[in-house]
Amino acid sequence: MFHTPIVPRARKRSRPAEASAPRRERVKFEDVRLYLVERKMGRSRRSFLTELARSKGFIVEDVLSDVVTHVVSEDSQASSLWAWLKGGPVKNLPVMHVLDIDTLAASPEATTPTPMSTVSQYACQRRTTTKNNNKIFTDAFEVLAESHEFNDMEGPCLAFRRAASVLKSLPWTVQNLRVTEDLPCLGEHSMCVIEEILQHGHSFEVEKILSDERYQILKLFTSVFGVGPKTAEKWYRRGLRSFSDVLAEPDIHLNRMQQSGFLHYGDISRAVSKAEAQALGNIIDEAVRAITPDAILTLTGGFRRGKDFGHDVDFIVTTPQLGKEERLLTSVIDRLKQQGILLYCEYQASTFDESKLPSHRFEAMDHFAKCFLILRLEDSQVEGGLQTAEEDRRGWRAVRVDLVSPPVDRYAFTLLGWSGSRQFERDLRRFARMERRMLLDNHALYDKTKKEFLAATTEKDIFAHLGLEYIEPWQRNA
Ligand code: DCT
Ligand code: MG
Repeated sequence: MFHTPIVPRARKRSRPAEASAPRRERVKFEDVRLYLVERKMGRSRRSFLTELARSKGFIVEDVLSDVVTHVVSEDSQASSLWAWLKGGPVKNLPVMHVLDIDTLAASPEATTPTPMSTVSQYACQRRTTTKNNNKIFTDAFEVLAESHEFNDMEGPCLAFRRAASVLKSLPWTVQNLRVTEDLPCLGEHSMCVIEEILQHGHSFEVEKILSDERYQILKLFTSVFGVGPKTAEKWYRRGLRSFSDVLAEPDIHLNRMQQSGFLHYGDISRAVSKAEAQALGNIIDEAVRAITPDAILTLTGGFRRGKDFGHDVDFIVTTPQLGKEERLLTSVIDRLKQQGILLYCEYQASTFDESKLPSHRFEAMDHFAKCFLILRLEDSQVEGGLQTAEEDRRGWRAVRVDLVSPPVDRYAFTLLGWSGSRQFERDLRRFARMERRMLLDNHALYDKTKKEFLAATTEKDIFAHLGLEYIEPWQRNA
């Protein structure tokens, strides 16, 4: 339902002269043409909503034709609506968005291209949910970014990641090149890719990369836990083309992480579900609490942003008493080992030194104690069961888990830094540096002008110091 029914009474009776469009000066959204489906909505409600939409500056078409860009319906099932539309009088249905009435009603502006100048070049000034309306474009950009990463071309790689991130934030789907002209971070190359996809449904350049052997092999190698682009490239240059090539090569020394990566490959390359993340949360919670009853445990990373699936599960653990966190992680690790569920553990002790802040290079990775784990998760521990293949009857799976343990006075910075997304983090730091002359990382926020650290106990404090509107975790999927 529209939240602000502000239609003046006099205008409620429809005037024939304005049947299909509001007066010229009232049109706010030139590119959008709505059609309201009477089925289920009813005639009087349809005419009320039509008037309301027009009063808000939308063009509403009386008949369904190929000028329509958005179909609004009471029917929340897009698939059944499509079926109904296909059975209707328009034989060649135009490219349209099917909108549930509540979507339009909850936020009329959200259905339409927002004024372009309002899209910031910084991800931390955009709200990006997990709903990606431009997946067809962002998937292509991510392939291009990755391919440049494999060629060690950091600049273009970052440019494509930024372009993808801008498109992810849009509450509408890009349907023509014109609407992208005023968007930030879309260079000539990105525009060409968008144009290709709009014209042909896919990008030839991206198809070519996807069918390229080197890209395929590097993608395969980097999918192993502990194998980055550098190692993958080294193996490729040695002529290795498959996992069995790598494993059979006598001169290749796999480190412990890579050995576990191969050992548990099938499990840890499969996405972790929310229910599995929840089950792991219970296991870690139990372990942490057995050691320090008042410990603080927080789910972070992609699952905190509301993602349904992730490649791992990230947690922050600390204690309300400063310094007491120091031995927490090693005790948790010991306990998991005793329980027989620790399949792999790399522990990094804290190298955090307050007196050395701010470090010259405010790195992405922090100096807090942390561990990268692979845990054994039993089917019985997961509500609704494990995500396993049909033929898999083991009754357990291996899952990647990361734990980080900052001192409690650094909790807010760590939470903000580990919640992601990576692009959101990059842009927070870039924004701080470029727009505020401040240095932000997972440890602290430093004001270079005032030459002082800015304290924070919550994420909101940090956003406030930066003069940024608060962005909820589920809006940080940049
Ligand atoms: N992070 C970062 N820079 C990096 C790596 C990580 O800022 N180079 C932050 C952002 C996300 C968080 O740490 C956890 O990292 P991942 O688990 O890799 O990301 P994720 O968003 O949780 O993704 P996934 O759902 O796939 O685990
Ligand atoms: Mg994660």
